[in-house]
Amino acid sequence: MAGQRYVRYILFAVLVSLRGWSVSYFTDIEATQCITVIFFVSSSSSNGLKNAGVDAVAGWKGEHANSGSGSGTTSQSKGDAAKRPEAEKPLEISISPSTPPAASAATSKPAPKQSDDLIKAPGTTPNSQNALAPPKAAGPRMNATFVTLARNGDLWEIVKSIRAVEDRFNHKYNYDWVFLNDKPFDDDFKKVTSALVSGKTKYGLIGEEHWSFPEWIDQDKAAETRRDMGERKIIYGDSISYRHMCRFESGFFFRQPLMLDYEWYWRVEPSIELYCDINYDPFKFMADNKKIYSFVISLFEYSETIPTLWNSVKKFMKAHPEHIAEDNSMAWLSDNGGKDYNRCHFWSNFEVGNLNWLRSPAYIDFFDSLDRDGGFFYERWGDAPVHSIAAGLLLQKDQIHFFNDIAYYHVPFTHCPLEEKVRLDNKCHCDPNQNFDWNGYSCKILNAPLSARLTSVRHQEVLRLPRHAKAQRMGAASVMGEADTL
Ligand SMILES: Nc1nc2c(ncn2[C@@H]2O[C@H](COP(=O)(O)OP(=O)(O)O)[C@@H](O)[C@H]2O)c(=O)[nH]1
Ligand SMILES: [Mg+2]
Repeated sequence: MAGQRYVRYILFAVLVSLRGWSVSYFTDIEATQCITVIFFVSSSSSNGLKNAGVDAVAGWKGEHANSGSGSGTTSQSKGDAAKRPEAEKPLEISISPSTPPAASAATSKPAPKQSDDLIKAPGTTPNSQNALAPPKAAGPRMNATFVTLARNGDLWEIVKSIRAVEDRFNHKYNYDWVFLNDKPFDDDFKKVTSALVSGKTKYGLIGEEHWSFPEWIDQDKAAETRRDMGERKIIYGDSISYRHMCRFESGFFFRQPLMLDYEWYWRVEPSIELYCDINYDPFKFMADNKKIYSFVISLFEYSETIPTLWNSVKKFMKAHPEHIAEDNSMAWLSDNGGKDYNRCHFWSNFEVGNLNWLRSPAYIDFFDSLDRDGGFFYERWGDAPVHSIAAGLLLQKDQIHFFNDIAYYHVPFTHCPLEEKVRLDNKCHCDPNQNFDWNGYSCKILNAPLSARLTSVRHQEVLRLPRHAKAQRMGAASVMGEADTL
């Protein structure tokens, strides 16, 4: 180390004195370049002496060649070059006195002109406009928005979902995104999310009346439920905020002032994944095909969270027969003509739906009736069975759509299209073996094509279930129609 330092001092001293008397042999710039090169060589560790020096020069040269503005500095260039993998390094490593480094260009000399070679380089040839796809999707947009309920602490998980939605769909459509929170969103959340969304972003603070216990709730009874469900280790059983969340998603998100501007919504939760390109507009598809509600995954609800939900539903049906659709999906919700609920529901962390339906008297009467019965707090009713039962009873069967081609993940389940052509055409990156439709816990198992059902290990497991359980599963699924409907 001491020897190296000694050599470095000598070289430096010699060059400084050389610069003093060498006017006739070196220009100022040439001397400065030499000093710079020697400094890099001599200040590098003994292992990398030679390479570091060459890299420094190469990087300096490359940076300069690319930088018409002269804004780079030699020290930045060196750092970049040292990090750059071998294949990306500029090929040229000699120093040309006619191309001063950027730092020196800050003196009186004008920036050099681009050489003819550079202008003729293939990368600079203008693209023919005719050969390019249009930059944005053509056609009309629907009056629609994405909507996300989130906490500030969800930022780094919701950004993953936003990237997925933007990359797979919205970069071509630029729909807005409404974020809702029971606390004010902080600047960081707003800054990062609005940088990622291609449409407008809006941030709403939920009023206390939509995120609190209604006055008819008996607090002692609600607290006792939480204690008991916590003890029984029921998922989110002891949580107050989860209950407010479920009630809000069931009855209030579509009535927030920011949502009143829109007719269609697409719900997005943190940490989801989209596995295929969506090369059409699902909002427009819904409108054109007279659909009102949609899903990608359906499954069985935990019975411990909804012991009396179906009783409440039956009470509502009796009180409001005028709201029950004629061609409804009761056969999908119940295996015994409406006596019991089979617990099938659409997984509501993904939804594309019509807000006017949720704001209609039919849905509002349904929600108010359930809310009065108190099961959001005395049990732990989820917004998924609430939305699903409403869709199943208040809508006609053909107003509910299954988006088979929207490949989706929310922990722990995946929907991945079974048809290879769909996956290849839409650049999907999901494993069809992970498709939840084949799982015995899915309410959609009979929607899978026969070939997939016969070869699916998971389906074989269902087939081996005890007769009664199998009948229940098959009964639940047997009302499902073609692959794109219930
Ligand atoms: N603002 C707010 N959002 C919440 C709260 N709890 C849950 N959420 C949001 O509600 C949605 C559902 O919550 P999540 O934790 O994903 O529940 P899970 O999918 O059922 O496990 C997500 O979009 C969460 O970000 C809360 O206390 N406040
Ligand atoms: Mg979630």
